[in-house]
Amino acid sequence: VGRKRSLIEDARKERASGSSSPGPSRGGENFVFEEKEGTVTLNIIFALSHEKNAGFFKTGKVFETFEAKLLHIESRPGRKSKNSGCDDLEFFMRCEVHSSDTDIFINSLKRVADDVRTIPEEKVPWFPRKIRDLDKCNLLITKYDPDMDQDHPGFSDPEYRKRRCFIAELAANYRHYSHVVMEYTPEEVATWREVYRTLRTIYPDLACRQFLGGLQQLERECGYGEDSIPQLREVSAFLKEKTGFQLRPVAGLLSARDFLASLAFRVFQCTQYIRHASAPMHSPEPDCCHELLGHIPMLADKEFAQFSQEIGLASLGASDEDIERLSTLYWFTVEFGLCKQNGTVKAYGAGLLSSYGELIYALSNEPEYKPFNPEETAIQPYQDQTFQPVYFVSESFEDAKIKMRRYSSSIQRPFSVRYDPFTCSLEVLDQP
Ligand code: HBI
Ligand code: NLE
Ligand code: FE
Repeated sequence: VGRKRSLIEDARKERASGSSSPGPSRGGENFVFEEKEGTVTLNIIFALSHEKNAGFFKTGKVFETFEAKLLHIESRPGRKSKNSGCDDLEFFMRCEVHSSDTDIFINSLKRVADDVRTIPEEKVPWFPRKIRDLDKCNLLITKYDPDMDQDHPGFSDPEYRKRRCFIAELAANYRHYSHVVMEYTPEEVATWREVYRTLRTIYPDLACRQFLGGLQQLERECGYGEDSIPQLREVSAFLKEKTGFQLRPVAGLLSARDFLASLAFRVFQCTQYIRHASAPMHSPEPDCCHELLGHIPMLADKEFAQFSQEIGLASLGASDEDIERLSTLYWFTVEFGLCKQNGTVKAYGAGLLSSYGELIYALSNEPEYKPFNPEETAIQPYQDQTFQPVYFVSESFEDAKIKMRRYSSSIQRPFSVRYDPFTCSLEVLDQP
């Protein structure tokens, strides 16, 4: 327990201290400011034409007069220089002034500089920029933890808890590109076998076409079968060739923000432990059966991989409220989605495809079905204890993707992102 708590605290501390790189940046500096009593922090941009360059020192006088505390300064070629060829400069200054001086300070600057404007404070949460930054996306949620949750089927099983701790350690120590081979015990393999065998018999009737195709390939090319639990290293290499997705091990349930951010890089965070032997047909938390059987076959499909990455890209730097809505959408699509195929309803959600109990239930006539519509789906309350009372049905993947794109583009962010697949990095552009 102690170790897991400290993992959580480490992640929080690292975020809080400036040691990780900041949010959307201009020339590497961040835009997140703290307000202190009696003073305000201003982001000021002004231009000085070539002839007025001496004016820079006049602006310095203004800063001096108002006892403005300079926090940051940078320069770049001004807007006009791009069009007219004249070499004016634009300055970006961040400074602290007495709040009561704000207006007169800005007006004084306007007298000695051109095009003076302030940029509003933006509080943008940190997000990863490079695939390696995912080493910092490790904030764990303690829900369903067998050490802390008395209702967890493994809570009173010290052996199981010890095993989970060991596997959690391995995941916590993972750094980009260093999969370890897990050695599973005969009991763990027996649980896998039972899950695999029972699910395999009902997939042909209940799973969508893309899933069945992916699973067949995994059985042919990646050693999938009931006799052994596939290794993340092999599965990751397989996926990389199919859709560019790769896997990284994770110690348990991640925060929605960190989980979704990884998807932006086509990285899927995978748990490696297995559900408790006493409850093979349903587990409220993810485990290797859920990842390997539920998610992986779907992630081998190009269109679905694209859909998943786009949810991830939409989540970067989003507000907490938008993260909540996006993770609800993720929940009712990637985890528990149904879709129409040849006139019948099939499952494509991983939470269904890894739970014998819920897969049968979801495709019976007991639960309620609603058409997938992001605006409505995003605010549908859900729970993760037991089976869902309602499922959302998409017309097709194509349709879900188009609707999801429209929804994502309605999310307000002061910047836009583009993923560069060659460098596995994000390009972040200030919104004009
Ligand atoms: N963490 N490891 C892990 N696996 C998940 O599937 C997962 C998660 N954290 C959050 C989460 N899923 C859900 O909130 C999604 O809706 C984002
Ligand atoms: N209920 C799923 C299962 O039993 O495999 C796991 C869901 C994880 C979100
Ligand atoms: Fe999942």
